[in-house]
Amino acid sequence: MITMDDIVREGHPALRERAEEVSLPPAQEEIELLKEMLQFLKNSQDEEIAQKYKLRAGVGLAAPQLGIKKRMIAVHFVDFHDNEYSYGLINPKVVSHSVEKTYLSSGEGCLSVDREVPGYVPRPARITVTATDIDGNDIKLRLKGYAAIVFQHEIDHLNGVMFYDHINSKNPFEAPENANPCDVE
Ligand code: K1U
Ligand code: NI
Repeated sequence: MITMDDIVREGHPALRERAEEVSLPPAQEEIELLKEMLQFLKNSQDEEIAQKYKLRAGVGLAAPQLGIKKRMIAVHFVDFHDNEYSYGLINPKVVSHSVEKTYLSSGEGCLSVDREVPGYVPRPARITVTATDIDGNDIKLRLKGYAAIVFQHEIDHLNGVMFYDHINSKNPFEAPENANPCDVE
């Protein structure tokens, strides 16, 4: 099972490199890895298991966070409107995005970052993502608000981008232009 010891932290080169496309159909080993990543997220959100194995709660995980430079992500969360998102995805791609932006008023965290980095992380409020799911189906997801933020955070990891790259360094809490916070809707 994946634990915090498997998650690489800031300074590891895999977090700053572009991950490679996974050739399709995926190898059994890649499918197993995705299942493990999804299980890690479920475990991390289970109070008892998380305490026992000292897991930090997470809503997403990207393969580069395990030092694996492949374009694979897992997400597991319920948004502010009670919609559940639980996916293991291969080669996810943002194929379109809105001009309007959104951000979390509380900022973002990252399992690969063991410190608080304060500030708004503006991101497109609506995105369309294409990917291959864990069962080998091609899927297209239209996402908004919190879901759009989580998927973008994870897809950024595949491109060597960290959440704090998006924070305005001069004024971290300046209201981003053309943006509304997603957690007060
Ligand atoms: O990629 C990661 O490091 C995981 C990270 C993803 C994230 C996406 C969008 C905004 C913030 C963070 C996390 O999951 S940090 C933990 C977290 O956001 C959370 C955990 C439990 C419940 C609710 C949120
Ligand atoms: Ni992260």
